[in-house]
Amino acid sequence: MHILVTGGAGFIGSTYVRALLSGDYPAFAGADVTVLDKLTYAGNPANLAAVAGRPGFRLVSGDIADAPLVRELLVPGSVVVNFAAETHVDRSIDDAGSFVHTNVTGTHVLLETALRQRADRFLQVSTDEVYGSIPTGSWTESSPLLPNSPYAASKASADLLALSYFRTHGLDVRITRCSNNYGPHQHPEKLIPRFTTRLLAGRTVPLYGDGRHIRDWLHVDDHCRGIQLALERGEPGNVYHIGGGTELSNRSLTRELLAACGADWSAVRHVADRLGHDRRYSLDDSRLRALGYRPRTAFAEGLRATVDWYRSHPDWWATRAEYDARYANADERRDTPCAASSSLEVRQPGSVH
Ligand code: NAD
Ligand code: TDX
Repeated sequence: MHILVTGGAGFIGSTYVRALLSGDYPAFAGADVTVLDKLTYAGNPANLAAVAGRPGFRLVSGDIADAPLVRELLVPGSVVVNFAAETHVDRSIDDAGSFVHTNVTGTHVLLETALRQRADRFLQVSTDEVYGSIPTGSWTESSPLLPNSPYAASKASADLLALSYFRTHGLDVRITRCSNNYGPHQHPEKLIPRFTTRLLAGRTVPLYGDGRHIRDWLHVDDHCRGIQLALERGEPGNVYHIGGGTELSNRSLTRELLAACGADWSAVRHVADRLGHDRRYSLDDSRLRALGYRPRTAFAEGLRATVDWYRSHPDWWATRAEYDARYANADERRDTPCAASSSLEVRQPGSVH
């Protein structure tokens, strides 16, 4: 068995690869695993250091939109798990070009190659943001796609392309749509690591708008278990929701983070709201629960362990926090252009590590 994991050096993809190569998913035991990752500012080979020497594992630096490279790596019969994406909503508001390139064109290249190479299965990792915002109740998998941000629109586009390859060509495509992930190894541009790393450094945290926006928090380990379940027991052409079961306003979450980091509300700065800011996301995940999915990580425990991880890994986030200084001081957000790249070296497509 060969598994091509795209975006496997990022937050969720690397968590999936570490679990896979640590034997957490017995159905895939002994599989060869290729990670294809462009190593953008969000990709970090250190996330895969724990499994770098495992037999059958390799990390290839390159772009999912590079068709010849994808054809070389996606050997006939592969299972494809596509995590690769531009993922930060604020960045997509500043410049959506890379989101269209990776999330739409890149996914198309993967799908087309998967079809030609007769891939065994293709799992597209998607998001609750494709549905827009919901004031009460929860979305089912057949709710209409009404994305608001350019990021969400690019993910919705990818989902529609993926489903079209199932409906038109019969490619075995499955889609998972999850809620907000948290856990170790998440880039400090996202709320929980951003607030945690800033508070640990004695800095203030920028709360967008009135802070009453609601997100459902899902531990990354539970998300990866849900993806694996959809791969093993899901049906071709189906969409599966993966929820965390912990809905919190950003204000409430901020209070938890202040307490975990030994700070108080005086560290909170109320800053301009995100443009088009979705008020609430909520997924009905009963379809995957019927296959046996249950989130296992209690939020209080998961959050405590996550804060501890950031506390004990300053080297991991210090370099990533350069991003924060350059780009995302939220009260200056409106005046500060988005940094398109980071200080991380991006190796030439096709170099194998
Ligand atoms: P991330 O930003 O941490 O990682 C993305 C990875 O993709 C990085 O390693 C990056 O280098 C790589 N990448 C970007 N462009 C690429 C390209 N053109 N070719 C190859 N690799 C490329 O993101 P994440 O949080 O790990 O998200 C993974 C997936 O899960 C994404 O598809 C995202 O839309 C989805 N998702 C994330 C969340 C969340 O809360 N983080 C929630 C719902 C869905
Ligand atoms: O500094 C901040 N201050 C703030 O108030 C940041 C970074 C965020 N926020 C708010 C905006 C959101 O309401 O916190 C909430 C969470 O923001 P993000 O961490 O940027 O996540 P979100 O926009 O909800 O999107 C995330 O979940 C769905 C991921 O980034 C997406 O990739 C995923 O698809």
